[in-house]
Amino acid sequence: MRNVLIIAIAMFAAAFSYAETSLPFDVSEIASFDEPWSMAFLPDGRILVAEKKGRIAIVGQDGKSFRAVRGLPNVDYGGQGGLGDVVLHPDFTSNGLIYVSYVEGAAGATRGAAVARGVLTLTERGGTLSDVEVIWRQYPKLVGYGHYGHRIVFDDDGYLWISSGDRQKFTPAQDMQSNLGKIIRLHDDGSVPDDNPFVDYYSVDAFVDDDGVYSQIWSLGHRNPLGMAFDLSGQLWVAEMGPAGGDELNRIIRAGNYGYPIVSNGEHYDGRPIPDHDTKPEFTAPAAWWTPTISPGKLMVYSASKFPDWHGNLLLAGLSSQAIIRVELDAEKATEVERFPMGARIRSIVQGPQGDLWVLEDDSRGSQGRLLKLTPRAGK
Ligand SMILES: [Ca+2]
Repeated sequence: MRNVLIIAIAMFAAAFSYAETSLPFDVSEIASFDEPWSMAFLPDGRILVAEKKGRIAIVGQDGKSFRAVRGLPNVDYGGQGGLGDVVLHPDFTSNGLIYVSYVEGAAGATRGAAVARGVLTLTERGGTLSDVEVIWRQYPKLVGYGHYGHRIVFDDDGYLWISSGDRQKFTPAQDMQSNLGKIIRLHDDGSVPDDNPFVDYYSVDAFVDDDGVYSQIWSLGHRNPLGMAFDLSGQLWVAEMGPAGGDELNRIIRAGNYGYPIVSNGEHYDGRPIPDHDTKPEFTAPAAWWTPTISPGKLMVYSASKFPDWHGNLLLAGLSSQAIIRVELDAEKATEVERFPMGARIRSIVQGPQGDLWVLEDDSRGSQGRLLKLTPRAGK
């Protein structure tokens, strides 16, 4: 039975051909990676590709000349965790700083996501990260291997945004003594901006360091936010995995509470219901949601002209949906308008320097961890 299943999967995989689809883009296979999670373009046009087991590769757009970045922090690899995001500082050209998110182990088999930054020096042989400092940590550290979130984004004003998942523990998302299940806003050195919404928050239970983690928090009630991007008007959007059903695209407002785990348009995996968003209007409802789930990973905003009809749209990397999902924005509304089947779990999608799209497959459950380049198909 198992062999039959494997053969069936292999046949399905072999049957998928980009050329035979009606996709509006051509797909070029550039390279393959071992559990790739994220990527970032360097000013010289090469690409940093972060692999979950703890490696960052530097690869040319032709897929050749693999080099490695040395000096990365040790990552606690397992389950959904390991090395996560890699992002360049907005002033990378002058300061050389890159930021990485990853899982950090701690005492008693606990763990949590952290964000570190360091100076990347590029050499003929690759790159070296130096002056590495951890600037943010999930609190508290917990047992388990899931829902780290840990997407990193800079906004146009240079603030650093981090998505922090609920670690599959539900209640931390509503707990102001924890920075789990939250969207975090910081200065680029990890310090807290004076105008964050909860800097003056006070609780008799406050005990974390001096000021508490609540001062880091911009919004709360999130589950596993893997996608985060600013649209062309500067509005922040976050895509997050729902439980059984109810994947969400959220328009992020200052001090917003997005309701998890009190409300969700999905239900618990064990079948217990979770009240839907419309039962508790005090929580901010998603701008768009999906049942059945799409499993949103990376979220990006398309700002180039190579795909002119997509200018200003959101593009979502779909894991279980094995698709790229195009979402149009209209003020506070977000609407899925198109879904491109990719025949593989899609982990990441970014815009390249020439306005093409670069995609990473997830390296699991039949997907191969390939780096793909999408260019407009002639005649489309
Ligand atoms: Ca529900």
